Amino acid sequence: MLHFKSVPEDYVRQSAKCAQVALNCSRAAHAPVPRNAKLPQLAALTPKVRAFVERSAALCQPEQVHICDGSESEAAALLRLMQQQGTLRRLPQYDNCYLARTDPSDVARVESRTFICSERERDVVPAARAGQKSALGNYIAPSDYEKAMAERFPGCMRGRTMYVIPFSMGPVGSPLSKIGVEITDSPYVVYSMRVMTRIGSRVLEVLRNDEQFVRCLHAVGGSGAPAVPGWPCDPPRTIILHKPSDNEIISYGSGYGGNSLLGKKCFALRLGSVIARREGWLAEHMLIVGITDPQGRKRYIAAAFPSACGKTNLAMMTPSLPGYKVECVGDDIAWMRFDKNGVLRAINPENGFFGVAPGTSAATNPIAMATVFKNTVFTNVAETKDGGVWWEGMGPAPESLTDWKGQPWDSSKKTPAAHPNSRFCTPAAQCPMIDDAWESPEGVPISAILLGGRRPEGVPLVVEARDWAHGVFMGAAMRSEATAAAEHSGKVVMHDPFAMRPFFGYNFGEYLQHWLSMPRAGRKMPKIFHVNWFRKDQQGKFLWPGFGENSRVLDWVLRRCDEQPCHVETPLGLVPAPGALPVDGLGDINMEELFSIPKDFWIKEADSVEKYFKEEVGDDLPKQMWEQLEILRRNIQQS
Ligand code: TSX
Ligand code: MN
Repeated sequence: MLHFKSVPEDYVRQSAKCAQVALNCSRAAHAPVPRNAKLPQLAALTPKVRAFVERSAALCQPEQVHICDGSESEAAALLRLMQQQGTLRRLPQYDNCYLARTDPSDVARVESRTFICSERERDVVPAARAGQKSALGNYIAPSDYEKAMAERFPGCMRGRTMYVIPFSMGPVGSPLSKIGVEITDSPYVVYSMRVMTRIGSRVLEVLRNDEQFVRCLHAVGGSGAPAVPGWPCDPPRTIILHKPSDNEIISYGSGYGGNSLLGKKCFALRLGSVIARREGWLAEHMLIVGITDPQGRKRYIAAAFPSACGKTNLAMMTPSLPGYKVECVGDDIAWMRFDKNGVLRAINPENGFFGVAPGTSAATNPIAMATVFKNTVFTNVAETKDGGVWWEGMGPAPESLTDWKGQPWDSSKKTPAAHPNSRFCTPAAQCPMIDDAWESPEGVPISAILLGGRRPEGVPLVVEARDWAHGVFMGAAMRSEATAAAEHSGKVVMHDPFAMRPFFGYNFGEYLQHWLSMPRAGRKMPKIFHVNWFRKDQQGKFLWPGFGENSRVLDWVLRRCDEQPCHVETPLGLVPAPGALPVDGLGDINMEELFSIPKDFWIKEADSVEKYFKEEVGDDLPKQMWEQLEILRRNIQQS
């Protein structure tokens, strides 16, 4: 364990100057701290990491610096410290499980305070939104970026420990993986990063050959005693900044999930999407599963769903169809690139699941339930009197619960016991159906891409895209009933293209162009499908049983990947031919309604997509997308 106290005075003296400049600054404004005999641990770092650490320490002025080695003893020390500080409570019901209760105003990602920085606004948001608020990401100018930093970071870690976390997104050493270094003053973040990514000395070793890494700086902020003991934060001044041109992420004021575990949404998706375009691959908000059919053939699919569609449930699905087996590679993010044989290969850049707890049960996701009761940090769930956890949707509420705010709860209370965005943070390796190849450095071959949404009306159970451009259009036109995790509430059907709306690192129009550029000679393009498990009948009843029965849809998808002629054409694309979707044993399924394509609905849907394209993308929308919209309109009109 590398741990050292007493930051040299140089740090303090340099801090004022450092406040003026971004962390990547190689200008001479602040000479590096002289090699100091008191800090031999810094010598273990590569020069660029060392420079990043020195600049960050000079800026934030922590009392001490700790370089994380990723060891078990380090993890144990962090857990002890957090229990002392009141950040975590041990959950004696389970093996090595803990509960964190956050400040009630720090419970979710804050999209309105999440920005992408570039010289040109157009790099970040489409032309149609110039100078206005965009639904597809927020732009910040470099001067405002530096100002935001200078207003928050100088001295923000005074009296605190600054942790340095070298981490790998993806298996350590895989050619598809990328390295980051997160500096944080939150031991909760260090421990969570240890679960969600691969951290420690072995990552620093990789950097010795190739010094490229993403700089991530995180501080919880706040001054004085925190409102919630053990959960310092600064909600009014929270900000999450990304500067793709400098491979840099800066986050201040929040300890929560996507705001603070910078490898996940910030790196793997926002910066990742920029790096991916630059390097010719795809960084997507997709789960990855392996499916073995009754013939023993194994294929992999990647699937993009907006929140509240049960993505983690699908990633861990127990198929109802006999002879099928589903195995999990990842539940949230896929990094995909075509290999030299033209096969699209995917890795899960993550190492754990940061899943929404409410709704997870033995009925909806028994595999998750078999995963999360060891080595897990729960955040904002309810606690039982005997040191277990509970959340809405887990089953009957036990007596004498403590709610997520630490208050006594009973079912007569109108507030939920667990926060709707409460989470488990659990190692992927202990998932009983984790795929054998989940850490394969070359990635798994992708046969099909699924897109989906929560669509109570009008959208069939499954539709296959006619070709790649049509599939990209399906992704661009994705919509879903809104979520609890984001800052929107109520049941509105929101546009969420590729389930990436909060995660684009660059102009969405260019993102679509990048997708459109994927087909090349010699590449075997996966088929693209749109699925909707959530269609309802006139009475508001779900038309499809979902969950394990979704394996019936996957069966058809895989047969289509084999080019079996089990489809018919519709105005929307290809759907199962009559009898081709196996529904035996399901009882009454109203296939007619499940696959109906109401003309008036689709005329309005096309109008809504057009409005969205015009208002949010404008001139940056690739012309193929307008062509696809026209094809849709023509098909609907002729139906
Ligand atoms: O996760 C879900 N999936 C995907 C599973 C692999 N959920 C839960 C979504 C909340 C996050 C679903 N809910 C799914 C689904 O396929 N489908 C539904 C809708 C539904 C809910 C309850 C029933 C049926 C459908 N119950 C009965 O049919 C008895
Ligand atoms: Mn996600």
